Amino acid sequence: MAPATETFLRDEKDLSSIWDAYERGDRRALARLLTWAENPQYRPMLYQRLRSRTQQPGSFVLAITGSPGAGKSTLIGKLLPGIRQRGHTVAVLACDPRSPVSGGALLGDRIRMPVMVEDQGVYIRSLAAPPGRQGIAENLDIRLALLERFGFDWIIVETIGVGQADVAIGDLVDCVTLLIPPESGDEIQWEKAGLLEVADLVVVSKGDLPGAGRTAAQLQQTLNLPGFPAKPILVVSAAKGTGLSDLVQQLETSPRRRQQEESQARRLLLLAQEILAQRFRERRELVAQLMEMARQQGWDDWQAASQLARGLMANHAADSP
Ligand SMILES: Nc1nc2c(ncn2[C@@H]2O[C@H](COP(=O)(O)OP(=O)(O)OP(=O)(O)O)[C@@H](O)[C@H]2O)c(=O)[nH]1
Ligand SMILES: [Mg+2]
Repeated sequence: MAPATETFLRDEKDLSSIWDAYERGDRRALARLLTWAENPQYRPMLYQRLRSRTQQPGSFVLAITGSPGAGKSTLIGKLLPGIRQRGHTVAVLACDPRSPVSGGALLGDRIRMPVMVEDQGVYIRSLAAPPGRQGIAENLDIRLALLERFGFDWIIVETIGVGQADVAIGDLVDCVTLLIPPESGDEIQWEKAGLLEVADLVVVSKGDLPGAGRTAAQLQQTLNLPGFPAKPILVVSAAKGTGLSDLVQQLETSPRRRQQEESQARRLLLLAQEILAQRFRERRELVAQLMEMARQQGWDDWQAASQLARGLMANHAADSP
């Protein structure tokens, strides 16, 4: 990751020269833009320059999600050669959950995805997920857009499958693949149910371990319940290399979520929520005024929240071009 001093732009001219380098395919410029995307002040400028994103040929954006240690990084590392053999370039974003379970994924991911450092068709970047947004790294949307415009054919996001935020990832990508390692328990845990719903494809990872077949059968049963749309279940072993080409093939033919209008609208809703949350953090005095007004007027919580939303949006509108 770039040193902290690099996260500050001097001025618009600075951005212009980096942007030109990025447009020429300079990876260092790409890295700097990905870092700048962390700063809410720069995001409107970046979005502005990315305006023509929909006219691009477009990447296939894949989320690989699953609980800590499910085997995500290992699997991605094993998928990369197959994707490259098919002639595609690929970028990987690993959202580091700083998991105490795995001891922090940054170093681990480097080790498990050591592939082809010299290969210009592969780009790997680890991102810190800020506290509060559990698995999904904030600003993922803009980062995906930057990678897409850079021209990668595939973009893979590794993200730990927890919480609401990760369910929202479905609106930012084309396909969500959920990894479930063989379980010793009798039932698929309930916390996974939400992710099962959002997943387009379910992979029983570590297929070489005992119990993989049983877990696949249980999943089959769960996914056959009314209310769950049918979805493919694959058993894959990254360690043994089995099931990998089936998986790539399945992914290549998977329907692209981002092409659906509904998904595009929900993606914008995520951005709108981010704008509101950012205003909330930045305009404490406005929030305090609205809280005071709510007390004086005796508003119920719904009314107070509506006024808060209205106030923050009006404040946003007043500042926007
Ligand atoms: N037996 C077996 N072990 C595997 C396989 N794939 C991964 N593992 C092991 O499972 C552990 C976790 O693998 P990772 O790839 O780091 O899992 P992860 O989901 O990326 O973990 P986090 O990023 O920490 O959430 C490691 O010890 C791997 O060696 C597999 O196919 N078979
Ligand atoms: Mg990992």
